[in-house]
Amino acid sequence: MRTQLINKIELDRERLLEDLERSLEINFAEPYDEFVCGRPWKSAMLMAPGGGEGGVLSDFDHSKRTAFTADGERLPYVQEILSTYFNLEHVTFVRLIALSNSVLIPHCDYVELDDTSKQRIAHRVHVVLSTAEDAMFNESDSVYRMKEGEVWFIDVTRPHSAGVVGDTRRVHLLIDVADVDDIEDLFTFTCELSGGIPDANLCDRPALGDAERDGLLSLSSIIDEENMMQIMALVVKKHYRKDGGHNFVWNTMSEIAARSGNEAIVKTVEDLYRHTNIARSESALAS
Ligand code: YCP
Ligand code: CO
Repeated sequence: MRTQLINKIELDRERLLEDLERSLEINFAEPYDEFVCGRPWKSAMLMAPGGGEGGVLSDFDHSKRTAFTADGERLPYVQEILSTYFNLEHVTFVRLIALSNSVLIPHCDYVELDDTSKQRIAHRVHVVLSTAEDAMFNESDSVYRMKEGEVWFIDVTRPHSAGVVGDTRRVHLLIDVADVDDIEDLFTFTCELSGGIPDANLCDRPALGDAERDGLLSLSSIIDEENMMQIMALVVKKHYRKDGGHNFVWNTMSEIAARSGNEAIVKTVEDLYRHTNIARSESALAS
């Protein structure tokens, strides 16, 4: 399913704030740290097959019915949102994701498999619980915001990243749902599919100036294995605020690496690109 707005749901702010407060007590997993430039991408499993805890989707016994985990049970209003707006029989996983002061490397994701039926976990849905101006997403060359209460499909097989360039604690529900013949069956509300990223959600980014581009490329004179992820963070953050053109992040990182004249850095950047983009989309195609 391509990335698009599905609809907007009504959130009870007071009850939501209580759950967001409770969520601070959850012991979040911090997976995928090789994608993260900044503070960790925090994930807590709220629903999973058998109601078990755990971080990685493939760890679960898919023959078991999806149920709330102990962390899910701690958030009564989030449970109510899920059972009010989703047909839970089609839901495989629900995770609560918190991000702050951090950007992810633009990457493609595996579409992970359901072990028993060998069917793809067909669709990934985001529900925005808490966000602000400094929280953005990127897909291909676009940068956009999902707003509070919005429900989206995200196409994780396309290059994408998420970023919170300030202190906001951005909290989303990330919901994996099985394939169904009629996507309306996934929800209790009517889908008003936007067909793509709506203009109202796209971020207006001024063109990157020449001086800024030169400044970024001149990081070639200091890049080394130890600061490479910090340089990546600068480039990704710039991408969220300025339009640097097609494939800006990876083109810029490759150019910085090439200008450094350091073969080890060139290889590290290439390997990182391969690991986060090529290997992942090939494996999704193979599966
Ligand atoms: C995502 N993909 O795009 C996740 C975040 C890295 C893998 C962590 O939501
Ligand atoms: Co991803």
